[in-house]
Parts: sequence; structure tokens; C-alpha cells
Amino acid sequence: MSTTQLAPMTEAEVDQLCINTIRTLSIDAVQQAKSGHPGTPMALAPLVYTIWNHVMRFDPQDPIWPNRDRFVLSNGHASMLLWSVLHLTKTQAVNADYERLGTPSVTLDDIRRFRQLDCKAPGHPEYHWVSGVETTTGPLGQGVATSVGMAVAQKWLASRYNQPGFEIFEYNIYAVCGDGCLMEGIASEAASLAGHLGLDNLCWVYDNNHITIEGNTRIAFTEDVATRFLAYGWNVLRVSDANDTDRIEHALEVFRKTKGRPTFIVLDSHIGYGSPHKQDTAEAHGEPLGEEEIRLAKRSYGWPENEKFLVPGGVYEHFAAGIGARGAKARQEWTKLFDAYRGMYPELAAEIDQMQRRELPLGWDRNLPVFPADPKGMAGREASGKVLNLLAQNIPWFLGGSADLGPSNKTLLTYKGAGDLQAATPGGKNLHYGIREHAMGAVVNGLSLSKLRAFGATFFIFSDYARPAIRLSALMELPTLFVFTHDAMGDGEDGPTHQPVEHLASLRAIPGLVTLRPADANEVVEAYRCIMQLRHKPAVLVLSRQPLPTFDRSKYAAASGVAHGAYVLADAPGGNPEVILIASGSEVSLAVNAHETLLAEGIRSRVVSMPSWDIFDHQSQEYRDSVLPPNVKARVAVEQASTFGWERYVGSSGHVIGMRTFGASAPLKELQRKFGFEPDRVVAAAKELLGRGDS
Ligand SMILES: Cc1ncc(C[n+]2csc(CCOP(=O)(O)OP(=O)(O)O)c2C)c(N)n1
Ligand SMILES: [Mg+2]
Repeated sequence: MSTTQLAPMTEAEVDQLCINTIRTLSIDAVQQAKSGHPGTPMALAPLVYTIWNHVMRFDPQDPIWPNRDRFVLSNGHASMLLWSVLHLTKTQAVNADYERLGTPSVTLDDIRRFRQLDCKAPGHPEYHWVSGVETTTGPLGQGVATSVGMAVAQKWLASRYNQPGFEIFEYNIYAVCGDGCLMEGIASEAASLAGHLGLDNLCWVYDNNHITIEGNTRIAFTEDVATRFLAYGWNVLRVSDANDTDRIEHALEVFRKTKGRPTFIVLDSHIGYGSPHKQDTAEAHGEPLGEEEIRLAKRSYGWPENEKFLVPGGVYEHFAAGIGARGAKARQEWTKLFDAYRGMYPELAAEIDQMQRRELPLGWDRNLPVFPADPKGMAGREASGKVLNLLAQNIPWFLGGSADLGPSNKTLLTYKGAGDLQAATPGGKNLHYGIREHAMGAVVNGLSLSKLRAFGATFFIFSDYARPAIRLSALMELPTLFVFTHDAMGDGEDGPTHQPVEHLASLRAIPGLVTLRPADANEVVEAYRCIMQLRHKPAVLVLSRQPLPTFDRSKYAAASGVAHGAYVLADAPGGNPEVILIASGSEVSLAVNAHETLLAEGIRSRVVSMPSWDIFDHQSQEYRDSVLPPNVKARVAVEQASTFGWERYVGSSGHVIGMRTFGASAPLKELQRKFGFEPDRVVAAAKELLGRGDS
């Protein structure tokens, strides 16, 4: 490596040059975009520089190398920190098929076009869009909570795959967060869980600058954060000067030596550092400094005042000699180690390979049950429990748990050897998230980002508590799974606080999220079959608490129709229906009952079971028309949920039997009567549409 240009500089001076490059790139990019957040990158450049160039084991040549340290920028508004280091380290781009493209992830031109359409330096860090971003951040608190999932994953992977002399997985997770992240409840939930699990591979650095958008934190955030983390069981350190890179490096070293608990570093910083009029003010948080102030800030750094987007000679080289050389060496050593491992443990190595490509092992759907026809039937959650227990055995890296409702959700993995995931047993397959639905969602994301197949579970009503993380799952295109039981009014007596109404509509509205509400035990099996084959989409499985009849599939269509999102379950003899009854979940058997009555009365009806709008909407027009022929306008939809959105399938002349109010506390049968979920009501609606109503 040529260092001729650096000859007159000391190591510390070159470090400072790199730090100021990050600062000024950030300042210039925000100014050029006329929007963004300059203050925090100005303050945290020394931290991020130190983590990246002095500490992290990350090879810019291969940003998806499995044993890399992870870096999470939870205060995602400071994204220019990430774009700067990804650019200065010359991190390479990788495509969706995990191939290296031989082009930089973030170019200087991207930085010039910060926040503009299609550029690789968007407003906030976006996984999938920019290589080197480990998770999407921006909604405060999500990043740190996701980092807990990453830490759990590392422990799990080490437990299953490391062998004597073969530390295949031995990486750390670094997350940077601000006041906002630590005010959010999700961060507290996640920190509590991380402390409980003793995740000593996890380090959060808290940017303690006392500033948020509305001003000084004294207006809303006066707790003793450090003491809170002590109480969670974390190792708490303090660095009182964000410019002191030696102290920062020392604290990070203490982290790496600390066993049995995660580390929390309180870093006292000055937002907008170096800007004479904006330092330590909320103005530095979220607006460009302005040309004159930029000149003054650059002057304070000893930077050429009129230069823009300047990367001085020697800076790229210094990153190449630091993280570049360290990362390359670590990856080469690991690759050699993994080759030897492959020779000694070929099956484990094959698992790692498959997992990294998000493939499933051969025989992953072995022994999936087929349930015999049974009018009494089985609860959706019950069938789900059986399937989950099989899948978890067939797919070694499939794991998950519930937010304290495992016995109700039927998500406990009860087969021999499944085990609980705890600090002392990090290889267990049953996670206990505790009553922390929001953190659960983010932890599931963190596990999935680490290439495990992961699920979380709770009552459907409490999906609201996890929704922001589910949304990020969809945005990141992660194949996560959320198992939500007690899907409607099946737990009648618990009343309206426990009866979901708008939840289906709300989740169906999330782009890319596959929502499935199966109608019987065999549809549950088929739903899992679809879900497990998703590689880039999250899924929500919505299941009944109460038993649902298992349809006689010799009489009705096969449950494999679930793969199309909706299918003709029962039809008029010879097809050619005059009325179509569309339903999901527990209301499908209701529709079938009504259908039998209509047939007996000579009305040609059809029942469409529609477990998933999203999957159905992705079928060909031809298929969709075959299920819902456009000329059949008499259509009734039945679903124990908000009617919102059903017009798209029943049309303006159709009828929707659903919920327009909250539920009530009463036995299920009475609720079904009160809210009209009875066969007679469906029959009456169908006849009315056909103009054959009984008068
Ligand atoms: C969940 C959520 N709520 C609100 C916001 C809007 N927001 C972005 S940054 C910010 C202030 C954050 O303050 P802090 O974390 O201290 O960041 P600093 O200004 O110190 O960088 C807010 C309210 C958000 N991004 N996410
Ligand atoms: Mg702050």
C-alpha cells in the first residue's frame, strides 16, 4: 500500500483526516440535498470511524461474509455516517442472488445525490437496497431491538455449528443509538431480553447528546439511562468525550472482554460538533447548516473551506490499510477454516450453505400431515402446532416462540431435543420473548437477517403491538413468520378488548406481506407449505382458537388450492354458478352450510375459500376469473372482521357480512347470532342479491 502522500502525517493525524472526511461529506450531502441530518454525523464520525477502521471484522470486498461483525445504525437519520464509511471503505455491491457485482455499493456520486430518486444513499439506511446495510432503520428503536435478534442468532449459530477448533460463527454486533431510540418502548423491551439472555456479543453505543427535535432532553427525558441498563443486567461504560478515539477504542475492548452480559456505552457528544452557531442545538439535528455555517465548521476542522465532497489523498488508502486489510485477512482465514470444516462436517457445512442462500433442506416437508374429514374438526392453532413441530425437526435452522402465549398459541416445540433458548442453552429452539410483542417482531427480523427461519407468536389482537416491526419485515423483504391465534370472536367471553376487528384489513394493507387465514386443518398445512417456500416475503398466519370442521376433501376441492390464495371449494353441479359465497377462516364452513341450503333450494351457488388476498391477487387474470367469473355479480363475502376492502371482490353490487363495530363479551354462539354469522343470514343475503328474497 502506498502511503507516500501521508508521509508527513502521524497515524493520529490520518485518523483525524478520515474522521473529518466523514464529517464534511455528511455536511455537504445534506446541504446539496437541502434536507437531512448533519449534526449527528458531525458528532459521531469519530465513533463510527473507530468502530469501522480500528475494530470491526468486516471485509468490504464481501459484505455478506457470514462471520462478519454486524453494524447497526439505529438512529437511522444519521445515515450519512453509513454512506460515508461504505463509500470510503469501497464496500462492494451484492445482488439479491448474493452475487458480488464488482461495483461499489455507494459511490461519491451517490453521496452527491443523497436522498434523490434511485441513488444508493437514500434518506435512511435501507437493507436490500444498499449493500452493507445490515438492517433498515429510521423508525427509532427498531435498529437496537433488531440487533438483539442478531445477537441471539449468533449465539444460536455458534451453538449448533461451532466445533472444537472450528469457531465458524464468532462475530459481534455493534449498534449505535440516540435519545430517541432509548425513549422508545421497543428498546427497553429488547434491552431487558438481551440482559436476561446475557448476550455478551452485543454492544450498544448511546449517543448521549441531550438533544432531540424539540430541543434539550430536559423537556421529556430525564431518567438515569445508565442505571436503567445496569438494572437490565448490562455492563455499563461511559466515554465522556465523543472525540476521544482512544477512550472509545478502549471501551470497545472492554466490551469484547466482558463475558455473560451485553455492553452499553454512554458516549457524551455534541450534536453539530464544530459548527460555531449550531453545535448543541436542535437545529443541527435535521436541517442543512447553510453555506456560511458550513465554511465556519470546515474552518474549525482545519478543512479547505470552499471544497465540497472532498476526499483528501490518503483517506481511501487508510481505510484499505485498516478495515480493508483486517477484514480481508479475517475472511481469508475463515474461508480456509470453513473449507477444512466442510471436509470434517460436510452435513453441517451444507446446512450453512443452504441457509445462507435461504434455501430449504431436502425433505423439509417430510411427514406433513393430511387430516381426515371430521365435522367436529380441529382448531387452527392445534393443526398449526402439529405442523410447526414437524417443520422444526425437518428444518434445523427454523426456530421461534411466543410472547408468553405459547400454550395458547400452540407454538411450543415439544419434540425431544427441541429445548429452550436461554443464556446457558443458546442452541434451544423455543424462544421465550416474554410479554414483549414489539421487541419480538424486531428480534424475529434480526434472526431472519442472520439467515435463520424464525417465527413469533401472540394473539391476533396483539399484532398491533408488533406491527411496526412486521412492516419493516415487509420493507426488508424478509421471510419471517408471525403466528397469530384467536383470530376473531372465538374467545367470546374475553370481549372486545380481545376480539380483532380491523387487524386483517390493516395487515392486508402492508405491501408485500402475505396474510393467510386458513379454513380448516388441511388449509393450515398448505398455508405452511406456501409460507416456508417464500424467500423474500414475510407471512402472517391467522388461526382460530376454536375447532373448525375438517372438510371432506373427496367431496370438496383439495386444500392445495391455498397456494393460489383463493380457490373454488364447493361448486354448483356442473359449475356455472349464479351466486358466489367468499369466505376465509372460520367463516368458510359457514359459507359451505349456506351453500348446501342454497343448492337444496335449486340455487346454483359456489363457495370460494379465500385464505390470502395477497397470493390471490398475484395469480393470472385467467385464474382469478375462473374463481370469480366477472359475469357473476351476485357475490357475498363473509368474514368475522372489518368489512373494509371486501368491495374489491364482491363489487359494488355485492354484499359483505362482517364487522362494523367492536365485538362484545359473550359466549361465541351468542356473538355469532348477534353479529349475523349464521348460515341463514348468508342464505338470505344470497337470495336477496338474486332477487329471490323471502318476503
Ligand atoms: C418511531 C419514531 N418516532 C419519531 C421519529 C421522528 N424522529 C426522527 S429523529 C427524531 C429525534 C431523535 O432524537 P435523537 O435520537 O436524540 O437523535 P439526535 O437528534 O440526537 O441525533 C425524531 C423524533 C422517528 N424517526 N421514529
Ligand atoms: Mg439526541
